[in-house]
Amino acid sequence: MKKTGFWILLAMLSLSCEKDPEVGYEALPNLNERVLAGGETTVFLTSSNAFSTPAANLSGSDLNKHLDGDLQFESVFVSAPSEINGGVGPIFNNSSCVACHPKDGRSAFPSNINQISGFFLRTSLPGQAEMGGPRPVPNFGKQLQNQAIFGYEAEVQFAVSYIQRPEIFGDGTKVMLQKPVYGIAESYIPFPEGALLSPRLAPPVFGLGLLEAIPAFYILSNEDVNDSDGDGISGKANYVHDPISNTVALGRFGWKANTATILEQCAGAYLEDMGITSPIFPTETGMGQSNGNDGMGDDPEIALEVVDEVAFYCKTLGVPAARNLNEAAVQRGSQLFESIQCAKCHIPKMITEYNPIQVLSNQVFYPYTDMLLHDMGEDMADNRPDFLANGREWKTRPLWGIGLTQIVNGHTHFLHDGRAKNITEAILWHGGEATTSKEAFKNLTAEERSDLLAFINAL
Ligand code: HEC
Ligand code: HEC
Ligand SMILES: [Ca+2]
Ligand SMILES: [Ca+2]
Ligand SMILES: [Ca+2]
Repeated sequence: MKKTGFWILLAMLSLSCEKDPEVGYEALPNLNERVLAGGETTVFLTSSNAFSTPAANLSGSDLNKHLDGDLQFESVFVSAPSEINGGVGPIFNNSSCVACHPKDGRSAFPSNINQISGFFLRTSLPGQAEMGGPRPVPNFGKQLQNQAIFGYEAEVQFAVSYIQRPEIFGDGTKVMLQKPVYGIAESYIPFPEGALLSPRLAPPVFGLGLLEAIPAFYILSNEDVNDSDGDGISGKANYVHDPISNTVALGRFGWKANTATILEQCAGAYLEDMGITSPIFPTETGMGQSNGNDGMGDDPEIALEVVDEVAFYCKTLGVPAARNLNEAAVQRGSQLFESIQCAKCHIPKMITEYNPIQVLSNQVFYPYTDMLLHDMGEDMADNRPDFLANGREWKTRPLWGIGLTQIVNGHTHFLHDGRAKNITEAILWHGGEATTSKEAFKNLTAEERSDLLAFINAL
C-alpha cells in the first residue's frame, strides 16, 4: 500500500474508533464489490419483477428447467377430481406457491387473520419428537390449516390480539410497536390446552440456491455458541432431521433454519401448505378427519419431477443487484451497519464452492446473514422449540433485496410474523443477543438513522 493510502486508512480507522472504541476491528467495507449481491446470478432489475427473474448466468436446459418450475410455482390447485392440478386439501392454508410468495417475494400480514393468505401457525407439544423435531399435536400435526375443501372442516381458526409497546429514541422520537399475541379461536375438535404455537409469514424465495451451496464449514466457522469472544452474540447452527436423506443435517431454511434443503421445503409446502401429496411426502395431512385418505386414492398427487422443478426454480431465481452504493448517505450507513454490530449477525459476504448446478458454483455473494440462530429476546419469542432452535431463537434473515419489498410486494411487513411495519420497527423489535446493537441504533441521531436506512434500502 502506498504511504498516503496508509495514512488515509489510519485516519479513517481512528475516526470510527473515536466514536466507539470497540469497533476498530473491521476493515471499512468496500461497497463496490457488493453491487453483485448474488455474484454472477445477479439481475439488474428495480421493477416489481426484481425477485422473479432467472439467474443472469442461467442458460440452455437449466433455463428451461427453471421456466418449467416457474409454471409449477404458479399452478393453482383445485379440489379433486380435476383433469389438472387436482387434489388440494382436504385441509390446507393456500392453493399455490405464488399465492403465499407473491412475485417470489413475501406475504403481507393479512388484514383478516383467517382470510386465505401467506400466514399460518405451526404447533407442537412441549418437548422433542424421535428425530429431535417438534412433537406433533395429536389430530392437528405440526401445522394448523385454516382452510378445507367441501365436506371437511378447517382444523382451526386463528386469533390475534395486540399489546402496545412504546420505544423511545435517544433524541426523544417515539415509536409505538404492536406485539401480536396468537391463539386459536375455533377448532374442529378441542385444541389441546398447552399446545405451543409459532407464527410464520411467507418470506421471499430468490437466491436460495446460493444459500444452500454455502459450505457448512463456512457457516460453522461463525458459530460462537458459548459466546467465548464475549461480545454478547453467540450464533448457533440448527441441526435438523432431513427426511429425504434420512440423516441429521445443517438446517438452513425457514425462519428457524428448521429445514435442511430446498427440496424438502418445497415437498413440505406442497403437503402441509396446500394438501398436495408427492413421492417425498405421500400421506395426506389432516389425519384427524380423513385418516389420511380423502377418498380419491390418487396419492401421490404430483410426481417427484414437479417437486424437483419447483425446487430448482427457487434455487435459480436471480438476486437483485444492490443500488445507490456510491451515495454518501449509503456509504455512511454501511459504516454504521458495521459499527453498531448489525454486520455481526447479518454477515455481508458468503461464498460457494463447486455445486452440481453450475451457475451456483464458486460464487462470492452478499446475503447479509450468518445462517445461524440467535436469541432475539422475550418479545420476539414464540416459546416453541424447532430442532435445536429454542423458543427465543430465530435464524438471521438475509437482507439482500429488502429495499425492493415495497416495489415488489406493495408493503413493508418484516420479521417472521410481519409485525414490523417498516425497517425501523424491525430493528426496534431486536432484543436478546441484538440488544446492544438495537440500543446503539436508538442512540443514533436522526440523520445517522436515515443513513443506516438508506444503506439497508440500497440492498
Ligand atoms: C400458505 C402459504 C404458503 C404456501 C402455499 C407456500 N409457502 Fe413457502 N413458505 C411459507 C412460509 C410461512 C414459510 C416459512 C416457513 C417456516 O419458517 O417454517 C415458507 C418458506 C418457504 C421457503 C424457504 C425460504 C427461506 O428463505 O427459508 C421456500 C423455498 C418455499 N417456502 C417455497 C415454497 C414453494 C415451492 C411452494 C409451493 C409448492 C410454497 N413455498 C408454498 C408459506 C407458504
Ligand atoms: C444477534 C444477531 C442480530 C443482530 C446484531 C442484528 N440482527 Fe437483524 N435480524 C436478526 C434475526 C435473527 C432476524 C430475524 C428475526 C425474525 O425471525 O423475526 C433479523 C431480522 C432483521 C430484519 C428484518 C428482515 C426481514 O426479512 O424481515 C432487519 C431489517 C434487520 N434484522 C436489520 C438489522 C439491523 C439494521 C441491525 C443493526 C442495528 C441488526 N439487524 C442487528 C439477527 C440480528
Ligand atoms: Ca390432497
Ligand atoms: Ca395440521
Ligand atoms: Ca460472541
